Amino acid sequence: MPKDLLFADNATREMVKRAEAENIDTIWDRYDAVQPQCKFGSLGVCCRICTMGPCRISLTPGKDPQTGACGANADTIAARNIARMIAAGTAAHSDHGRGVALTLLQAAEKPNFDYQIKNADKLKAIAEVYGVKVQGRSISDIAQDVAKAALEEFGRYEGEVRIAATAPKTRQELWRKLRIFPRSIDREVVETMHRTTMGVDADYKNIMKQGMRAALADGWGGSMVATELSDVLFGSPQPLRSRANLGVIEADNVNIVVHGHEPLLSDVLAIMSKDEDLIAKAKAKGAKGIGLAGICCTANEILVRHGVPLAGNFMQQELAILTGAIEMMVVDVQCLMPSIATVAGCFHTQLVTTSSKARMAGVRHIEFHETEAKKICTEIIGEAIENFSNRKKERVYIPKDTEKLVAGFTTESVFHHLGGKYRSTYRPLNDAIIAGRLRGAAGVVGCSTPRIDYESGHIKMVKELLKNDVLVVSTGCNAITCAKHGLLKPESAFEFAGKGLQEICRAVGIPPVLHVGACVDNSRILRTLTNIVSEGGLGNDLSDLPVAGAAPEWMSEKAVTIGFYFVASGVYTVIGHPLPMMGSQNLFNYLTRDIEQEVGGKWAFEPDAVVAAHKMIRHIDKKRKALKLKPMMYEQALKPEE
Ligand code: NFS
Ligand code: SF4
Repeated sequence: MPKDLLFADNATREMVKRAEAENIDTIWDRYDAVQPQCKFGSLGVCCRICTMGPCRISLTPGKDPQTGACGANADTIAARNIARMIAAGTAAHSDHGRGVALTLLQAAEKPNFDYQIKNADKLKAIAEVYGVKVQGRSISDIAQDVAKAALEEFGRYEGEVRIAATAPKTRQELWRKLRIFPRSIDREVVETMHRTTMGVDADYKNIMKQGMRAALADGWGGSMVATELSDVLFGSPQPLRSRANLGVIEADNVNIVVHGHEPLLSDVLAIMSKDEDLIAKAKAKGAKGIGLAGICCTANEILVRHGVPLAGNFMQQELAILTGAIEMMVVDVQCLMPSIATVAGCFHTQLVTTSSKARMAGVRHIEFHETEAKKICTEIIGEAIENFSNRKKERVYIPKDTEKLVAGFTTESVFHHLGGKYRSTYRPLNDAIIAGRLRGAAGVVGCSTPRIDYESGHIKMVKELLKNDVLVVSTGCNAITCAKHGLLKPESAFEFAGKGLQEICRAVGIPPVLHVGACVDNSRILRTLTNIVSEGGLGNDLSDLPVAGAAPEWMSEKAVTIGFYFVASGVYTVIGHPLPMMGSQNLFNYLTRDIEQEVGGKWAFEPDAVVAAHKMIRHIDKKRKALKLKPMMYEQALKPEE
């Protein structure tokens, strides 16, 4: 593909050209180099869980082999592979949640700790979920009990994940009836790995049930713990203004880019980068100041709490270094391409790993410990300042592109905004849907991928939804894409939204796409949907709501997990590239059709983002009809037939 035809994003286009000119490979080059990809793997019918294999199922129907050496057929193999992806995704989000809970516990126990409890109201709200006594007790006592209760979610030996009881009652009963109510987070990951090892669960539906239970242990467990306790520890996000794209990097600053997922280190860095002494040191080296920007979900975490600008999303991690203006890239965990070490090696950029869980051979490692957060961050910033003089001015190339954005919405602040100042309630939102001013809502989330024209899936889908009066909520790399393309500005409603959605945005002063945080913050979407159900008038369960979910450019195992917890929560979920299981017709029929009768949600795979948006809109209309809602107020953009 000629690269100048790709990319709606000018900054990315420019930087990919620069990489070519400099003879530095990027994700797009390496993706080309791994073509053609193995069909068996793509279709999910390769099994290598024991050494009688690897076994591959013939892709020609009726032709041998139709089973692996042990007799496992395509259904079993594909289901096992998917379940293992879910377990990995749950593990990633939940380990992040555990880290936050452990830090909260220390913050509660140690008076001079580097982290303090910033949101006591939220702490008390979670205390209620866990049955922790609040009255007459100190914040630190409450926080200790809450942190311990949250930590028990990971390893209790009986009972259920307690925070999942914040789901609507009908949903909980359904999960119990289907035996997919998660029991404890680690247990569901372990049981999924057990069931999918050689010679255990062979029934594809039964395997997928466990997959859903593990996924629910993420969305309504590990991720929810991560979000809720982060709000307690770092403060709840509030709507704020910032900017996005590589142009946020300023040539005269000492520049530090944070990349990864966990807020523990980056939150302290965000605070310390404003430290007068450190700024003075940077100035003494001839810099204007200290510039901090983020990549991936770490970026989202400190954007929504500190307004730190977004340098870019997953696909731009190498491109940030290619600007030649980055003194240091600090990474924690997840979505880190090992290639950043190679790219950093071509510039003066110091790459620093900080988690014992995510190191790179030959890369400088400054291990992060919460007990010494400020000290370590001072060291990191100090090294970045020292590195400023090593920058080669002639190699600096920063694209100009940036966009303004408003981010930082939460279950509570949507509540506040849509409820207006005097009525903190979801009523106006529900009423807007009931009256046909708003068609419904869609969660558009997830990664970006070299498989398609960069960001085209996200942008086309989101714009099509907005045009049809669907309010979009966004997290992860989709949120960064929306930011870069101006969709997080309140005024973008007038350019892109249908008339009804425009009216809502004007009345409330919100953008038509609400950035609700990092990927773990998809739990905010679950909470918001629950609040909409309890507000009344739109059914009794999440599956009654006129809503849909999508990840048009997903690539990570975490996205599979997220998709499954939305489906298991009753949400119709569309992804671009299909799940790697298309080699099993039975599993395909189950996930895209029959599963709906059990859980109310189902999967759809649709690479064309506009068609995918129309599928979501049709689903929303189906739900509106079932709820006997009024017809939509204004003429709609959607054509009746695509
Ligand atoms: Ni989500 Fe966030 Fe981005 Fe995908 Fe990676 S950063 S956790 S996995 S690529 S959206
Ligand atoms: Fe082959 Fe069965 Fe072993 Fe899988 S478990 S590698 S299908 S023999």
